[in-house]
Amino acid sequence: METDLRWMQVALTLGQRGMGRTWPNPSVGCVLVSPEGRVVGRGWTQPGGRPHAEVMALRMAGPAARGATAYVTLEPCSHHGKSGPCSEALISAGVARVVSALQDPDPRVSGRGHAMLRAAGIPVTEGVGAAQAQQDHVGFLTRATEGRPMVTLKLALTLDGRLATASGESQWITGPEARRVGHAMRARHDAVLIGAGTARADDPTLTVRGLGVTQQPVRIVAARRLDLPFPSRLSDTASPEAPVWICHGSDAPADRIAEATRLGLTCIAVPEGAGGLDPAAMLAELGARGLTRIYCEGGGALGASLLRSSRVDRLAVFHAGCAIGADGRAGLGEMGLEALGDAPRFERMRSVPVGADLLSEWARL
Ligand code: AOF
Ligand code: ZN
Repeated sequence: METDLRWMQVALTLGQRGMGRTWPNPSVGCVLVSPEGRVVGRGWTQPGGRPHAEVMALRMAGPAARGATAYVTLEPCSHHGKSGPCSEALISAGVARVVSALQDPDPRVSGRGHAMLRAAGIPVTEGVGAAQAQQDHVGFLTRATEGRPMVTLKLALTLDGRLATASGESQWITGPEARRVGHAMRARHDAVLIGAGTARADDPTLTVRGLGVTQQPVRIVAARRLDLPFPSRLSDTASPEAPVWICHGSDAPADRIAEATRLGLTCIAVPEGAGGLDPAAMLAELGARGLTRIYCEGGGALGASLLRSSRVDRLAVFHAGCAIGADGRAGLGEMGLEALGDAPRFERMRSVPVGADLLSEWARL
C-alpha cells in the first residue's frame, strides 16, 4: 500500500540518524502510527547499538501504542540479548499490525521475529521499502553474509582523475563545501581508513569536525611495515572514545608495534597478499571486530587494492574544476588489469553539485 511505503520512508529516515554509531548493530528506525494516522512514537537504534529502535518508539508512545501500526526498517528481534526481544515488546504493548522492510539475517532472529508476531495474532507485512532498507543496512547485511564491513571509497579528484601534483601537493583540490560533505560522510560510517602513504604525507586527524558529533568513527591506518612517524596528530588524539587502529603485516618491527601500543593505538596483525596487506583478510579482521561501514579516503594504492579485490561497495567521487595532467598523481594506483571486461563496474546512484565541485555516488554492480 502506498501509505505503508510513506510511513516506512519516515522510519528509514529515522534509522539513518544512527548510521555510524550503532556498530556492530544495524541502525534501525521505527515509527508507531495510530489508526487515525497520527505518529505516537518514533525511535532509532541508540549509540552503541542499544536500546533498539522499537524500544525507543514504544517508550515514547506509552499506552498510545495499543492499536497502532509499527513500521520497522528491519525485522524486530526475537532473541534475549541485553534486553528482551523487540517482538515481545511490540506484542505486550498491544500493537495491532507490524510492517517491516527486511528479514534480519542475524541467525538468532532470521524470521523468528516475524513468526513470533504472527503467532501472537499480529498481522505482519514484509518487504515494504526493501530496496532502500537494503541500501541503508548494506554494512550490517554485508557483515552478516560475508563477514566484512561494506566499503565506501572516497576520491577527491581533478577533472583528469589526479589527486595531487607530481610534488605531492593535494591541499586542497576540492573546496570547503566538498570537505564538509566529506566530514558528514565520515560521520555516517563506523570507521575511516587510510593508507600509510597518506598518513605520512598529510599527518591527518581524520576526526569529524564541525558537525556536533559526539561519537567519532574509528580511525584506521593500513601500514604494512608500521612505518609511521610518531607522535602524530593521530597518536596525539587517540583515546578510548576516539580510537586509532593500525593494521600491519608480519614484517612490522616489534619495537614499532610496542611504541604504537604505548601511545594508545590498537595494533592489528593482518596477513599479506601480493604487494601489501591482503585487503580481503584486513576487512575480515575489521568485520570480526564489529565494524559494518568503512569510509576509505585513500591513497591511490589502497584504493586500487580494495577495488582489485572487489571489496569496494560504493564510490563517492568529488570532482573539482581543475586539471593537473599526466605528471600529476593518479587517483588510483596500478590495478594490473589486462581487459576492460575485468574492470570493476559501478552504477550511478546520484550526481549533485557541492559548492564549486561535483559529487557522484556509485554502487558496485
Ligand atoms: C531490532 N531493533 O533497533 C536493532 C536490531 O546485541 P543485541 O541484543 O542488541 O542484539 C543485536 C541484534 O539485534 C543485531 O544483530 C540485529 O539482529 C538486531 N538489531 N533489532 O529489533 C533494532 N538494532
Ligand atoms: Zn530488538
